[in-house]
Amino acid sequence: MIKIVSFTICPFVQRVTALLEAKKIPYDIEFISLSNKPQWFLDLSPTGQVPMLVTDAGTALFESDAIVEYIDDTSAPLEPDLTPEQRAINRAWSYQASKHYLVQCGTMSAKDPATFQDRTRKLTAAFARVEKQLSDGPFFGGDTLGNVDIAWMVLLHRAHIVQAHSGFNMLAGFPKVKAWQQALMDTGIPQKSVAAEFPQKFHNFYLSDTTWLGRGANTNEAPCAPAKASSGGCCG
Ligand SMILES: N[C@@H](CCC(=O)N[C@@H](CS)C(=O)NCC(=O)O)C(=O)O
Repeated sequence: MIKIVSFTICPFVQRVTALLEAKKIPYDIEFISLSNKPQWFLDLSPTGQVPMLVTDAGTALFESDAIVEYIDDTSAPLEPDLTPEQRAINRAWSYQASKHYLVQCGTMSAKDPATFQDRTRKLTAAFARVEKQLSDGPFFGGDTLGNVDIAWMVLLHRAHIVQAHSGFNMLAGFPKVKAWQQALMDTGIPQKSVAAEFPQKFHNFYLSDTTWLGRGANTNEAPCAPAKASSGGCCG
């Protein structure tokens, strides 16, 4: 069976596990500490980053884009009969999601409203772009769940958790994206693509009282001064 090497709250890992769940491909998963990476992982990984997929033959694959392509190369497509042009366009829209994973992490890590507003601009622009592109749904391409849905599911699942905790709606002003988020949550894949400990670990990292979201996203709260130099973290 293939094995995914993971870190519990890593969005790049979740994109891979969500695709495996959507395709009903069985996999083992091993969680590692990123602050104390095991030697066997460092020996296998050229970058030292998760996700890593270890094939049945023992080959270690890295970089989530390449892993997603490998999974697609070795299994039936979620959306059959797409033209090469459509597949290329879909890859581009998937990239529009994954290049914002770290942006969302940085936004959620913001410690004060001013930093939050500053960091959230890029993410909002991404949601505005995809709002214009969405079909009548329920999924990106219509009735069938596809790879673009999987890539955006990661951002939209996290936005869902943030709103449930703080009331802050990252998708305000984007009704199509909001409906898409609900359709994706209703598939059950976001929940299945993460570990049982995910809600608690995500909460501890992004929604404790050290972040503005964690304190309830109170817009009257004074900004920290001076503004923090760091751009916020992802996965510790
Ligand atoms: N471009 C990589 C990014 C993966 C990534 O940033 N992983 C983070 C966890 S979310 C990581 O492994 N960080 C540890 C490190 O960089 O040393 C991919 O798409 O797979």
